[in-house]
Amino acid sequence: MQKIKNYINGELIEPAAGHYIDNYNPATGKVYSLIPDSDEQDVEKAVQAALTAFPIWSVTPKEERSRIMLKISDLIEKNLEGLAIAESIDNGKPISLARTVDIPRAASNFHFYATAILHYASESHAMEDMAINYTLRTPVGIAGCISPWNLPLYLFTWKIAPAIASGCCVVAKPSEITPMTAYLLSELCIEAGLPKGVLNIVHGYGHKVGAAITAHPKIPLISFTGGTKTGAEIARTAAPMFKKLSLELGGKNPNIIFADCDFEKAIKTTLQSSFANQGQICLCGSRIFIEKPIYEKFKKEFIEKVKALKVGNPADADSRLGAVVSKSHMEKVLSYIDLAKQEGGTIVSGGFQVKLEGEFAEGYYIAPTIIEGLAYNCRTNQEEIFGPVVTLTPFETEEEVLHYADSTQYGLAAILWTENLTRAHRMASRLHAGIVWINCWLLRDLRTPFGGVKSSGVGREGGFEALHFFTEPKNVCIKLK
Ligand code: TXE
Repeated sequence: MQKIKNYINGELIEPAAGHYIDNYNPATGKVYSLIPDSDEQDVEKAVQAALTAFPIWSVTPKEERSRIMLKISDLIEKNLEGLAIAESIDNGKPISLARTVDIPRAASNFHFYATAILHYASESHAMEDMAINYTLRTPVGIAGCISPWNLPLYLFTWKIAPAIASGCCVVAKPSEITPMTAYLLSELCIEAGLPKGVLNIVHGYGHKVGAAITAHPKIPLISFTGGTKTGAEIARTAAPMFKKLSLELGGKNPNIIFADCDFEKAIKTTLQSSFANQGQICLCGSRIFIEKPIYEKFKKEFIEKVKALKVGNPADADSRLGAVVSKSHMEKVLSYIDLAKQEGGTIVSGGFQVKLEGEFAEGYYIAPTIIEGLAYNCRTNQEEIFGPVVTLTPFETEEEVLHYADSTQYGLAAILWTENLTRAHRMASRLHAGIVWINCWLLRDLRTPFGGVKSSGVGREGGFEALHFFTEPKNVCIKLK
């Protein structure tokens, strides 16, 4: 069986204690590879490698850093098909999604930051003819990057690329549930000639490897994407050590559909924003609010289209939903469907585990599920389910829907469907969210600030925001007279 290895000091090595964790294929429910069950010893080795590399990497000309990163980006593109297959097997997502979204975006992350760093400049503040201030920005040091399982290589590289472009060296941990493409990336980094120690990847559990990274005194900065509870735990450890923190956490995003929307576009995109990646994207719009005049029409057509979505083997080109990521996650999602029933909801589509045939009989499949008849403030409508489950709720006024939309502890993204320009701007400015998509969803320009408010996180990724995060500003003031 294939054994994944840690990538430390430029080499692929076994975990110090020699222990491994089973890695499951969610499509079949079978173990298909082994992941290092690393511990503090491995994190320590990675930190030492990063500390040794840092004095050189941090002063390596940005053109040279850029050149190596462009090579990594090219190699990801060159290996797109193999990486897409690996991502689909490891995560359960449809191959079509891995091929068109996950892997191309991973290549773009490297490409984007390889070129962004060349244009990154700093501020200067003149005090008339008395003095000039200028801001130096130097890499912070060793960055700890911890990423989740839903968009494995996409989110892993979204952290690593700006970190190494900035001149930081990295100790990174991908999710233990989806480690494969991070492992394949380490092979590509070696091929691209990334100097040893610049990027170190330590595989293993969050409570061991993740916690050791978070608590390590030589790691002054943590970039994390994952669950809100884990984010709070990381913040508790990091705060007394005054570490820089970027936390991208959960979401429970509203998808608000006004009667004056472009109906066809709203339905088509809502299928995506509800069920892409089996609903396991923190940006999915899981609470659909529909203005009363079109509620019944929307519901009818939406149900028809959702029932036609094929749940199947992720490797089949026509599967629109694959498997959810793990058995325990499937059980969690199904338990929310039960909760919705207890809370008085009516399941109008799906609501059950899908049993496939043959080798897929033990896979983790859930039918895309639509629930209506729930109060906006019940648990089903307040807690992050992170699966193929959406609720439908009618509304009458803007005030009312704003109240519903902002009622959760989260504030990551919001989606709006209306052809009324002034309403669109008015609502966008009033919604309490880090990102608002109007008449679209997941349309991403990598230059824009990305992140949430409230329990959805702290800080912003994307564009120069990320380069700010991985560098420390120092103001220098020169008196002129
Ligand atoms: O995330 P975790 P899980 C949400 C979603 C999901 C829930 C839990 O609701 O059901 O979070 O998912 C590492 N110190 N999202 O359990 O545990 C862990 O190993 C340091 C939303 O997978 O937060 C992994 O690498 N690190 C989200 C990473 O943290 C720790 C995407 C994320 O895992 C750690 C995924 C610790 N104590 C889940 N414990 C989004 N916003 O996109 C775990 N980790």
